Amino acid sequence: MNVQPEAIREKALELGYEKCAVLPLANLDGFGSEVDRRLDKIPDDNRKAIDKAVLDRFKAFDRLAELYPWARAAVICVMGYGVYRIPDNLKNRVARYFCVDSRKDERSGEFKASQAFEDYLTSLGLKIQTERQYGLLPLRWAAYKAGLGVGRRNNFFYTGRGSWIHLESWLIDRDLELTETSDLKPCPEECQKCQKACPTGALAEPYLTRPGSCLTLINALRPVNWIDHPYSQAAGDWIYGCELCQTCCPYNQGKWQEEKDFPGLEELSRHLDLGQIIGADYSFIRENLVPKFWYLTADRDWQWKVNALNAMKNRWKPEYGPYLERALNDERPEVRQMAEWAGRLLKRRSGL
Ligand code: B12
Ligand code: SF4
Ligand code: SF4
Repeated sequence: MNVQPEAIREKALELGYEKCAVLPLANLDGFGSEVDRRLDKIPDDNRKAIDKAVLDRFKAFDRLAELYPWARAAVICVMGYGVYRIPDNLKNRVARYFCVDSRKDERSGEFKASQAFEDYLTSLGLKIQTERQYGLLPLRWAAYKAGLGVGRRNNFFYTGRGSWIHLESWLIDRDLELTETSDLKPCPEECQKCQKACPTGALAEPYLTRPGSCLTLINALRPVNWIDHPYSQAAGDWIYGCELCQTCCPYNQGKWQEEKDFPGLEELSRHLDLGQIIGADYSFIRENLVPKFWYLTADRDWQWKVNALNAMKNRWKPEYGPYLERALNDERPEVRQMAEWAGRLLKRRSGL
């Protein structure tokens, strides 16, 4: 079948995507050296090993020709998600990207659009491949090369809707091309707001995020015991993800418009005050939180309580006292140990 890239883009826009491009895979060359350049700039400190492990894993994005020898181009789509109401008790605690994460949530309109788009690509007779969780290719690099917007110094990819956009791609087996040219302004020369906003120094310099120091990796993707952790205090109120390097950015101001409800979010939020998390049954966490906030897997169900205790400790209020007491008798040792440590720290702080 003769396939026109314009028809692919038209279908994507019809399904609600903000933008869509088709990029020959050869145009992605150079990502591996971008990663190496970043690794060279990272000093040899005690967090470099984690940075290297994460970046090495994603260097597989540079081996597309070897892993998918049949693939010729990538369809890259941009979906804006800055349209949902975020319940007050989740704001500045759970990153919005995760509140409205559509990557696995079959109830969400975005997931349905993604599935419908995939069906359309298949109906054109194309061989396709995608991976909805972490992607098969460097999505920001691809979107940048396709001219869909700009990469900013906080490392985020922006369109006219700011950085509140999710990127998706499908490898296809045809030599097609349809790109754009972005007319968005670059970051102002003197701006350093994102670097200054990062509480852990993970945004080490413009365009260089150290994954091992980024709160999203620390509080969600990997097990963390906050006891004596160098970023326990810096984690502030965050219990899942972080978005400070995005919210501070002038190009994101006014770009999030709370217009719609994300399926199930408001209802779930009624169980997610810090105290409720500490008192939650583990069956509740496994059945309701693990499927939605899936970086935090069932074998780490205790992490929710440990993160909530850390947030309480960072902004202590007397009404948290009973929850701390309760955590001291929690069935999971990780939670008991964290509660003991937080209690000792708080006592020391108050001079008792
Ligand atoms: C690994 C990963 C992470 C890791 C490491 C992040 C990192 N910065 O390297 C961790 C777990 C920390 C993470 C966290 C988050 N992530 Co993440 N993550 C990824 C993943 C799977 C791979 C990224 C990667 O390869 N990193 C290696 C670096 C070197 O590459 P890069 O980030 O793509 O950066 C390149 C471009 O920015 C490019 N570039 C583009 N334009 C320009 C312009 C100039 C001038 C220059 C010099 C460079 C440049 O240069 C870089 C090198 O090529 C992608 C999905 C994917 N398949 O791409 C999502 C992705 C990057 N993550 C995303 C999101 C939303 C997040 C979180 C915000 C979630 C949250 N709220 O907590 C956090 C934010 C943390 C942060 N500051 O980045 C979105 C970003 C969307 C956007 N608008 O940019 C992506 C694209 C997922 C998606 N499907 O949409 N993430
Ligand atoms: S998400 Fe938070 S911790 Fe990670 S780079 Fe941005 S501001 Fe820093
Ligand atoms: S805060 Fe400033 S430097 Fe950082 S991404 Fe936004 S405009 Fe660019």
